[in-house]
Amino acid sequence: MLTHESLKSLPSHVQAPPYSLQDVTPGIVHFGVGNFFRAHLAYYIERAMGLPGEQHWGIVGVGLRAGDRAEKKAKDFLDQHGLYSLTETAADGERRVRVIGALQDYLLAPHESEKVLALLASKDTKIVSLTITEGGYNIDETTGQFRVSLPAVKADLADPKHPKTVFGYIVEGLRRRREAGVGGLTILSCDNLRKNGDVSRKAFVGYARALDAELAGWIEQNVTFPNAMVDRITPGVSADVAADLNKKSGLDDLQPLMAEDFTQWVVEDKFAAGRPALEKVGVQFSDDVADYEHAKIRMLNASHLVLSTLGMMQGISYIDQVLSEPKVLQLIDEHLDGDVIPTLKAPNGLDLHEYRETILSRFSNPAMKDHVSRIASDSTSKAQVFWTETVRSVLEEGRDRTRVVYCLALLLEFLRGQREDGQSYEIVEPFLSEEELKIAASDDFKASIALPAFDSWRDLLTDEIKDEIATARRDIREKGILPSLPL
Ligand code: CS2
Repeated sequence: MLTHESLKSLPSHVQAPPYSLQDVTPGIVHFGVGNFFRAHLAYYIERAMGLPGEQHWGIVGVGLRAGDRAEKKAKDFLDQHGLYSLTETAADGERRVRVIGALQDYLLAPHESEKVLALLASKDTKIVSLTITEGGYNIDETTGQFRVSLPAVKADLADPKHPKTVFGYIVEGLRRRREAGVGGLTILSCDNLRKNGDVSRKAFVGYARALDAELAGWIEQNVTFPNAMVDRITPGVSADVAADLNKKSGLDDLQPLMAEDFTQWVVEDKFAAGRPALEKVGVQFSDDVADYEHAKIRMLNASHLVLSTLGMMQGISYIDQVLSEPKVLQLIDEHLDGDVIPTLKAPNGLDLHEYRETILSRFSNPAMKDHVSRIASDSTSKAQVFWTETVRSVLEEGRDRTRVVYCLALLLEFLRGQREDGQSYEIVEPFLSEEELKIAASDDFKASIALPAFDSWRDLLTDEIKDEIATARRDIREKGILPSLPL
């Protein structure tokens, strides 16, 4: 087990926290302590805390759900004093291991609700960061508004002092700050959304407005929501991968983690209550974040989603294996070149064709063993976030729509949960209701197009396009994945 004690005898190739753990005090509360957070935000904070005078940015993680898995994770973190190892792995197999100490504490909100609220209200908390997934912001894609009708949100609105949702917690924390005259803070989204800061503002101010218009006004004045582009491929860690990571690192870590060696974070410099010196550890501050976000989401995440659904339906486990099929590579190349890049504005100084090459070589990193099921989960929320502008531009501008039609057909076929060899796989769609899941799994094309996944472009689907999607679906099913690729 990793503990403060074990830091004294780390193998020589393992980097220890570059500061004294005793000096660290909490400055950040993070909701959604998943692997991506641990490999990205926590990694940057860790390095920033190695700078003189920056040790007041320790992170307290919050989990909103109890249950066996969450309890196990919480216990592991607490047993290890929040320590965990991150192995960064390059495509040529070169590894670099560090033990990260930035996660100071981990609270399971259902058991320690008051502690979470007190922390959110504390003057020492300057940033509340989020990785709550693309669908987690509860925004209605057709109206662009926060959905107050969601049962969990309704319950929090009815009993705001005993919240259960992330909106309820943070807004109650902000209410206490306002009451105590503590001042605002920064809500920092680290999710893959276009304009993730603006979306967060909509969500938290939308919730607050349904509760108390004055509080909503105070939040608008005192809380900032920087937009940010976040990027680092961070695979899931199975028991086998964990054992292998420990074997190679020589550590005995209960929660080891792996990520690619590439990492990027481009953020708007809008922090209401100060921030760590992130610019000194490789974070780019820019006013041009939206262009970076669009390029990343519409190129990397969008093609990742296509690859993952193709892999799931072919029974292929890892992204690099799916992409190693030349026809699949050709489809992704043609999709990026023909459909995405021409309808995208490049961020200052970024050559989108070079960017495409970097993305494809990152996807091909065999050391990642990035399972397709990680990326295909919550496909319906992701498709709306990652595909919308591309689908809309291609259809609105009357461009060749063959590949876009194919992607929409592929998504619907994927949702049936059947591999091309007839075996079934699990569909993980946390934001679909039972009824919607049934529709997704069915063959009923008319009904399936009514799924929320299609909200963002349904108005553009003429009868002709709907027929084309139906034909593409039939082709995928009858001919199989590779023969039906639109090349
Ligand atoms: C993936 C992302 O889950 C997904 O949809 O595309 O997690 C991807 O690995 C990261 O955004 C890379 O930065």
